[in-house]
Amino acid sequence: MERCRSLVEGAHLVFIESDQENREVSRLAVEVSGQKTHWWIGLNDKDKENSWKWNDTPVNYTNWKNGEPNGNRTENCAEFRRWRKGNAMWNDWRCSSKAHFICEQDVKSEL
Ligand SMILES: [Ca+2]
Ligand SMILES: [Ca+2]
Repeated sequence: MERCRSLVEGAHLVFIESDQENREVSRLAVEVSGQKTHWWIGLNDKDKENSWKWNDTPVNYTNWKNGEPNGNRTENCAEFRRWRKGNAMWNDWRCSSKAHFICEQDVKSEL
């Protein structure tokens, strides 16, 4: 989270809130940094085990890989990874692991 903010004011690790967004982010991530890579997304259950949140926003859409999340208290951050061809899926992982960051910046609209 802090990492994104230090790069761009107002940016945060990406929130993925629909299948369409998952596909789009997956496509972009692979295009930029290749297939066999881990990417952090803005999802974690640090505060309460198995209570996954995008910062403070409760999760509606999820795209966990089969069997995930499985890390209990040892894995509290969500990574985005492409196991084989197809769109990337999610895995809970140790927050101290090394991975790329996918940042997102909200665009302000003036109504
Ligand atoms: Ca956990
Ligand atoms: Ca896991």
